[in-house]
Amino acid sequence: MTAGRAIVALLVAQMLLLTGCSTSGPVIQIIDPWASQPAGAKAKVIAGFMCIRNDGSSPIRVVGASAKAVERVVIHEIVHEQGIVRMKRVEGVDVAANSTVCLEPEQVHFMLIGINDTIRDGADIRLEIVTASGEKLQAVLPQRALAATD
Ligand SMILES: [Cu+2]
Repeated sequence: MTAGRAIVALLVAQMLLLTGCSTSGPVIQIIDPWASQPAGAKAKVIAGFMCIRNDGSSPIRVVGASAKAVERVVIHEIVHEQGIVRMKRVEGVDVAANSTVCLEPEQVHFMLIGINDTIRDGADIRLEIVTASGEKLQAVLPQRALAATD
């Protein structure tokens, strides 16, 4: 009897814990991650793209990423200056509460620098994305050809 009550109490406590932290699934979701294919056998960089959805009630800031198959990852934006298009490093990507920000070609993107042969052979890239609060998000990026721009 006593043991039975203890088990019931434990189950209730576990249920409260579960509902307490999973009311609406994961708060931050990485949607449709992918990477550009290396441009030739000597390419050293590729770009990573995805949408970052924040279902939480506070803003988040993505500040970086890493992957075993690359030396380092930085965040770039595309700037147009006096008719010249170039990439410029940015320190982070802000995702407001209840919103989605997409990293996509010709926009903000992850630059994966110093790619290894597994990537040149076409392997998916396992990326660990880090937020300003130290949260780590895992994403698997298959390689896709960049759409031709006209
Ligand atoms: Cu770039």
